[in-house]
Amino acid sequence: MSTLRLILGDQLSPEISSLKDADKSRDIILLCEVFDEAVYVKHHQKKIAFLFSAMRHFAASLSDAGWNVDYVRLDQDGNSHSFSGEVARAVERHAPESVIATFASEWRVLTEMRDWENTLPCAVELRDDDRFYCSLDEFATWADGRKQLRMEYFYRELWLKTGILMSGNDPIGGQWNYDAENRGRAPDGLEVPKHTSFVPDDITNEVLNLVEDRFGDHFGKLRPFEFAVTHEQAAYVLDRFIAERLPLFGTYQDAMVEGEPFMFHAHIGLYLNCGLLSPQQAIIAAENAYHAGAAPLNATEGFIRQILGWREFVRGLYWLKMPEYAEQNALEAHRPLPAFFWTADTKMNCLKQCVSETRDHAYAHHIQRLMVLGNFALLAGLSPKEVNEWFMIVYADAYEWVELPNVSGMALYADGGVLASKPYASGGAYIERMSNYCRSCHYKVKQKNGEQACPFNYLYWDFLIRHQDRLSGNARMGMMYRTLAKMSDEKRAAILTDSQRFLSELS
Ligand code: DLZ
Ligand code: SF4
Repeated sequence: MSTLRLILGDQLSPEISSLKDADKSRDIILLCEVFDEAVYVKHHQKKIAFLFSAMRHFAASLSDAGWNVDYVRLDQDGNSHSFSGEVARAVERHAPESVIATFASEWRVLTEMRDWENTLPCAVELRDDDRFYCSLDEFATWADGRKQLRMEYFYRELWLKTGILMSGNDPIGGQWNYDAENRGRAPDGLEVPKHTSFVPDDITNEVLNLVEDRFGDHFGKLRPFEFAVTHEQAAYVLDRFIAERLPLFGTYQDAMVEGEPFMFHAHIGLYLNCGLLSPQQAIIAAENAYHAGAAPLNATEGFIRQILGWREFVRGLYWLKMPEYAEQNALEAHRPLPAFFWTADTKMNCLKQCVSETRDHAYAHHIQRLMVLGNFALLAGLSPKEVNEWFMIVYADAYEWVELPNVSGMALYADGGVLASKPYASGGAYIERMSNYCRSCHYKVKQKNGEQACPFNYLYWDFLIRHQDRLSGNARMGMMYRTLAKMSDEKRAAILTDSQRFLSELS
């Protein structure tokens, strides 16, 4: 008897646990395109096209390798458009002895999967997703009994366990991080390597037409579509990154330049998160470049820590805290998302640039997400539900396990400090220091109050005043609250007036 092996859209790894011990002569591999997944939030058009094309290419490579693949297309007759429906239909078609699947990466889907044991007429086996360095049990053990969960301590244990960038029990170079070297502002005229792009093949063109036809009303620009859609192409993107961008990745990792969406970033999150690249591939490539003298330590360490650190940490935290984590709103923020998050129609140039690039590429880099878009959402008190939904929709790399902790925990402080030791709030000075956005902005970044002042400046103080009860006791906020305490009544009044005017116009 056969086994039906399910592969979800973010499980496109040949080494996925659901395929271990599979038998080419008997087993069937199921992949399905379903409306449920494309519209439970209305994903960016490029994100849907990317995943459908990557799924179709992966299915074709499995068939070429001799596997029996059952691929359900979106427009196939009888498609029930849900995972549960498609697994049930496939069980009817093939009458397998059992269904084997790897744990879904999102709570929503895992909950659905857990039901299959009761609803399907055959055995169901769910396996751990072992594409991470830290298992969920290991993370839970690490977190147990700790008052605060901090990435700084977590990743050291991972590095000790793997020996990556380590010399015995110490990090190579003697320091655990080189962040102080990684805050460079991009000088005018800095040359950024050309972004690696691919011309769509027949499979991708067919998917692009499908997405245009069925999801043309979703946010985002579908064409030009230049993403990698196969393992080979994704490996090529990684190679180009290591050769061309990694050396300056660290120095400019926080810098933002108008018209340069990718800067020195790898732009591989979307490939890592769906399985076209493995974390090991990326880490080993960077470590080898360092040992070959082709990349400095500050860049290599910063890059590897994003993967063998932050990525593992947020995944562990997500599974530790769900489902309650999705409901958190510690700062009681309820303002609806302003329309410009969709249209980019705002006089605030930093936001205009970040939303436009997001619309065009389904991508923005971490500081654009955290310190421009996220910072604005935090200061303006936007509803975490709406902000999370926006981030889930617009970024091609977004799955709830990685999006939710980054947005609710890191950007919005909606978890009340589980993930971050203080809110990442800042005024316009930070954006001015790290970008060239302010030069062509309607607002004046140096001006603190009045119609022409940069809204980040007064919203920052308004935020601190609004949340004084909750935040003034936080040691890391002490200096800001001491400054606030010395502020004149006139200045405070001006901050409140400006903020009220701005926020009322926003809604
Ligand atoms: C994001 C996405 C989209 C748009 N479409 C599909 C799909 O049609 N079929 C599929 O298997 N996966 C899709 N995905 C990715 C899933 O949402 C993702 O694998 C799960 O949410 C993980 O729990
Ligand atoms: Fe953004 Fe303020 Fe700079 Fe304008 S002045 S780009 S709103 S930080």
